[in-house]
Amino acid sequence: MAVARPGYVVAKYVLEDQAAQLSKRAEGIAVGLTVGSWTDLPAAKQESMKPYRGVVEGIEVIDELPEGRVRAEITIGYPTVNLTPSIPAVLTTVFGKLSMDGVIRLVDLRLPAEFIAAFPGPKFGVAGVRERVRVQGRPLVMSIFKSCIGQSLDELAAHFAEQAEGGVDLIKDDEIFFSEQHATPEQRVARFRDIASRVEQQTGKPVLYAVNLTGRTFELRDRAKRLADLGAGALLLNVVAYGYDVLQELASDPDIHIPIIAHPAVAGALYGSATHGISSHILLGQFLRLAGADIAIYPSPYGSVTLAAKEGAALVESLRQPNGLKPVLPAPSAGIHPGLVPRLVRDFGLDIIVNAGGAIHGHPQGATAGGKAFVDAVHAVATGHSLKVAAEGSEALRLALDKWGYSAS
Ligand code: 1AE
Repeated sequence: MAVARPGYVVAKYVLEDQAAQLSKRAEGIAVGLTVGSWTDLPAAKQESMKPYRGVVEGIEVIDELPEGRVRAEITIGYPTVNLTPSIPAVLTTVFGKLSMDGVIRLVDLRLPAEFIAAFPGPKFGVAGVRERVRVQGRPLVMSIFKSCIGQSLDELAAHFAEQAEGGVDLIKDDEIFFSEQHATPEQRVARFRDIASRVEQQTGKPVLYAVNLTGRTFELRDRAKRLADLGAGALLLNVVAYGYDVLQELASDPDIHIPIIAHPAVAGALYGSATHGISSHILLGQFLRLAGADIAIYPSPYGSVTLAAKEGAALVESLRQPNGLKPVLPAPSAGIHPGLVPRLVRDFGLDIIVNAGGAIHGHPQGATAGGKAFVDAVHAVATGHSLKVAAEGSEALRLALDKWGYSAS
């Protein structure tokens, strides 16, 4: 995560305005989002307000547009003394009402080390999650429950068993699973815990169930503790829909003793435009890490819901770069199939989670073979073997490659 000079959160924006207005616009942002008015203040008051005043750190024209307009990068420093270490405070200060001020996008954010240190960060991080699943030296494999809604607890349990028997490391609820009509999260955790234990006895390896943490916001903390105590392996949280501060509350609670997986649902509404909103590496990288996600799901550059390769790389960089907080495990997702594993490892390394739903459940031999195909693929890639060679010894992998194809690296 980019680190700023002490005492200032530094935000960079790309905006469009009249060339002649740029300096005034930048000053207006620096002052408007901190001390409010400035020129109207008497000199003595200006002096006493100085520690709270935003500062313009840079103005750079990047494009000339018609009619005297330009596209420019403007960089503003906001004193951390104005803030508390929480995402709502940072977001509202650096891009609160400013987000509604015409063509403007928040593209970079730097926080000083002492401010970063005041956030909880991930409780488990990469090493802690690896310890829990007892897997080193290869990507983890996470299976996504598909068809949860409208299923009885018995049907869900059968789906869970089918996925677990494929040897995957984690099984997560679909993020849209809110309904408690047939089974509450507590009932699911209790039931799946027993299946996970049986599978662990057979395979010698744990499989974690990541339950979707749902319900009214003020009930989530108690529910998270209850689910963790009942034996949930991890919590899945729709962080953008619930709010980053909910994640931070959960991550900083010592009684919630299981990892938290952040789902990116709704984030596209904030990062999707080229001219408005907030860059994805801030939303799904920096903020998730500060607030304490252990695993960050995000759209991979080559699946069905994509994020540009450069943005994906910046996102992963912000989950990992040394900043005093534990690193977060990236889970590049959406349309992932076993044939993409070599590319995932080439682009993001071994410390990732290969996360898939459609390519597990859509395997010609069913979800158990679907999981096995992924596990065989990650083993092959981690030990330097090609998928083609690995498929000679794995029918599950061969059938998956026949169906979805593969990339050599
Ligand atoms: C980026 C989110 C991906 C996701 O939530 C999801 O369910 C993916 O499923 P598949 O693997 O594309 O079927």
